[in-house]
Amino acid sequence: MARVAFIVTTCHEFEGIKVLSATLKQHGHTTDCFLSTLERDFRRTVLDFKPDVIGMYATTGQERWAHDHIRAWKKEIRHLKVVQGGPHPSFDQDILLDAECIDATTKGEAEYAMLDLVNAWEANQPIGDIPNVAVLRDGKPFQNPIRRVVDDLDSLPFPDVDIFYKYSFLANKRVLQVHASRGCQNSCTYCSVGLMKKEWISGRAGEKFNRTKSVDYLCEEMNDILARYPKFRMINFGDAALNMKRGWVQEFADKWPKKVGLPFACNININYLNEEDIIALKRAGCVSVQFGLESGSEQVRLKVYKKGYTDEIVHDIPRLLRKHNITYRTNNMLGSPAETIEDMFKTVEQNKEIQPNGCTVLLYRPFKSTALGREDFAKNRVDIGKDIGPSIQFDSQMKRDDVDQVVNLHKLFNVAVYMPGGLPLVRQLIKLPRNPVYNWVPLAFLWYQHAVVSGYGMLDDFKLGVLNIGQIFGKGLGGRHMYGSEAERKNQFLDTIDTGTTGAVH
Ligand code: B12
Ligand code: SF4
Repeated sequence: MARVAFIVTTCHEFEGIKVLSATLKQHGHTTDCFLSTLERDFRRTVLDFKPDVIGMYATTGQERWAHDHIRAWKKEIRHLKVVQGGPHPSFDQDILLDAECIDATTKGEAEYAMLDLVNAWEANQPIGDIPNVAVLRDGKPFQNPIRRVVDDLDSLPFPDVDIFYKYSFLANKRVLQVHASRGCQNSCTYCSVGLMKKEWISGRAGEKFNRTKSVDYLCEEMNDILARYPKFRMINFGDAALNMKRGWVQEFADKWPKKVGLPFACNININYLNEEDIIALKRAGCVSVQFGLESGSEQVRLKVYKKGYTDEIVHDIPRLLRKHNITYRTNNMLGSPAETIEDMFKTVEQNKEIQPNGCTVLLYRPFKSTALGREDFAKNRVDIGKDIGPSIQFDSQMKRDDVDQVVNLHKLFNVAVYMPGGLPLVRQLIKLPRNPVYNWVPLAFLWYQHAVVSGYGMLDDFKLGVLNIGQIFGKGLGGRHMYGSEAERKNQFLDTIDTGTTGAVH
């Protein structure tokens, strides 16, 4: 049977990789996962595993981080094959043109695509017709149609957490990362989910993109993990929203406290949340929730981002959460072409009004896998030559005259929201040239808020921040994100932020 090594550069436990690994193991293959940030000699460790296949996950900006390693591995292991999956190659297969590194990509959910691929490579059979897989044909990327998604998430094996928790750093955290569903009720225009709903399903009758695990399956999955890794004290659900399916939260509230009983944090979709759900979440053990506010301008939120919720909802839900003693954090996004600086200050003001326990603030990035991003590229609004690194934490790629003010506001956002007198001060400070001092401000807030609000603990959160700092700052503060041959020569200091919650996208 084949030996498959997953490689990851962000210090995080990836749900997709856990399920792919479990599926491969279920069919007799040997798998492991290697985190570049947690290995002393990453290249050697992967080589020592003697992989036949390397699998890598990539969001846009991360598709080339391992190229130099791959070249070195391929010199040593002649038959080595490399497959890339995840959001980036699902929407853009040009990475296949780097044919000396990447042999195939997959589109969409890939449990059975990857299994077919590994089986075919092992048996020396052609891979060109495997559904979901893309390969080079006549020198051009060719994407095969995709198969039906796995309708019943309970039919999948439990995610293989062992490949991540072999790292004591991840196993000894207080917070266990878990997913209860796939999909999302919304189709926000700045997020890939809208296009995933169209392109990640085959369109066969009855197929659904939004699916949940049954509550019983989820509780069993938890207890299976907790029996082996008993140190976790809290759960963080990484799903787009835990309240995805009507009625699910109520059943969850009945069963979770008895069967698992750990407190948890989760993302919620405030459009579909009522007081009854909030009471059920509380009863289940929810201590903290997170939701996407994104813009304080209702016009931008509704008309451009298509988030679907009004100012009224933005005010009502926090009031109810406070009433039922659940802390809440907002996710905010600055700098899309739809917003003026004044709109961005409305986001500051709305946060001041609803007083979240923490604000995550990200810079808008135009992904080609989003409706808004595609429009930006088509309308030439993107500074394509500008290298902003893999993250959405450091710089903006948008062509706009006030881009420095936008980036400064991103850094000082929390000062404007939380410091008495901060707002007028920040209005002045953003006019100054960009400078490294500002860069540290969001990190300090992020550290405090994640650690305290998400229950991570200051030390765990600090360690995660240090491991992932490179991609946050790109070239700022001396941190670097380097891919390809440059990375070979210089010190790599990689990774995208993951300080414990999934605040990145909603
Ligand atoms: C939870 C989450 C996070 C978590 C966990 C990271 C992760 N990527 O899993 C955290 C908070 C760390 C995070 C961080 C970031 N995220 Co995020 N995140 C998500 C979210 C909400 C769910 C992902 C998930 O677990 N889904 C469930 C699992 C089962 O599905 P999956 O991961 O897609 O895996 C399946 C397939 O992709 C494929 N697959 C996955 N891995 C592999 C590997 C191989 C070898 C193969 C063949 C196939 C394959 O098979 C899997 C099983 O079916 C998605 C939105 C979404 N609905 O997808 C955004 C999303 C993936 N994130 C996004 C972004 C932008 C980021 C950040 C860059 C933000 C930042 N901080 O700067 C970072 C990047 C970190 C990273 N290295 O991925 C974007 C990516 C857009 C793009 N086109 O690249 C998404 C799509 C949301 C959006 N805004 O559009 N994120
Ligand atoms: S941003 Fe969040 S709420 Fe909007 S579509 Fe994406 S995952 Fe769903």
